[in-house]
Amino acid sequence: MARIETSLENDIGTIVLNDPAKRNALSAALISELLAALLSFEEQHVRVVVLRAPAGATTWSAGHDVHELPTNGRDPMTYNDPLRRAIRQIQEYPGAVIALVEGGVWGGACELAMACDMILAADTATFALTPARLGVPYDIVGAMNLMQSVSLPVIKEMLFRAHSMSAAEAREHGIVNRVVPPEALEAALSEVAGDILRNSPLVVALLKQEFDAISGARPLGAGTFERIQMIRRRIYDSEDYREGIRAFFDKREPKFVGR
Ligand code: YXS
Repeated sequence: MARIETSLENDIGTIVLNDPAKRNALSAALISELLAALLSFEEQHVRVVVLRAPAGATTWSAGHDVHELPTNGRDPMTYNDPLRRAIRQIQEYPGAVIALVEGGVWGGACELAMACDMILAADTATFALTPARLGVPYDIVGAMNLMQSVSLPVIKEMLFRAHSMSAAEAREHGIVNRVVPPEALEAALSEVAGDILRNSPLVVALLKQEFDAISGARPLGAGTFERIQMIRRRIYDSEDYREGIRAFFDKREPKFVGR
C-alpha cells in the first residue's frame, strides 16, 4: 500500500504524505517512498517540489514512527536513519522544495518541514517538537538543523515545553514564510512557485548549495560530539526513555523520574 502520492504538473512535482492510519508518521517505509520520489523528480530536472499532506489534513505528519524507536538503547537517528537521509536529500535537492502545511506537524516532521526551503502554512497548522515529552534524546544534527530555522530562545522553548505552536506564532518567529486560510493555500503556492519557475534554475540551485555549505559550516569538535553521544546513550538506557514510549502507546501522560 503506497504511503505517498506523487504528481507532476506545470513543472511542479508534488509529494503527498498519505498514511492516514498512522497520521503520516515518518516510518522507514514512507521515507523510502519519499526518497524515491525526490530522486525521480531530480532525474526529471523538476525545479519546484511541494511536500504536503492531503488537503484538509488535521495532521500533516505525526513525526518519527514511534514503533521504530529503539527498544535496546541503540541510536535510531544515525547518519543513515531514513529521516536523516530524507532531510539531507531535501537540503541537497537542486531546486526549491516547498512544504505546504495544514494541520499538526509533530516531532521529527518539524525538522522535515523546516529542512524545506520554505513553508507555506494554512492557519490551521501547528508545530510541536516533542522529544522531551517522549523522553527521546534528540540528536545533535537535528538540533543544528533546527537552529538554522529558528532563534535559540524560540527553539529551546519549543523543545523544553513540547507544546504546539500556532501557525501565526511560527510566522512571527520566521519559521513559516506565509500563513493563509486553508482555501487560499493553493493560490499562495502558485504565486511563489510561479515566480521561482520564471527565474534561473542554475542560480536557484547554486544559492541552495551556498546556503547549505555556509549553514553546515558550524564547527563541532570530535570530543564535544563524542561527549554528547555518551550522554545520549545514557538516556537511551534510562528508565525515562522506556517510560516515554510506554506512555505513548498507553495513551497517557508520561511520569519521568530523571534516571
Ligand atoms: O492506536 P492506533 O493503532 O489507531 O494508532 C494511532 C497512533 O498510535 C498512530 N500514531 C503514530 N504511530 C507511530 N508513530 C507516531 N508518531 C504516531 N502518531 C500517531 O496513529 C493512530 C491515530 O493516532 P491518534 O488516535 O492519536 O490520532 P489523533 O488524530 O487523535 O491524534 C493525532 C496526533 C498526531 C496528535 C497524535 O497521534 C500524537 O500526538 N502523535 C504523537 C506525535 C509525536 O509526539 N510525535 C513525535 C514522534 S518521535 C519523533 O518524531 C522524534 C524521535 S523526536 O521525538 O526526537 O522529535
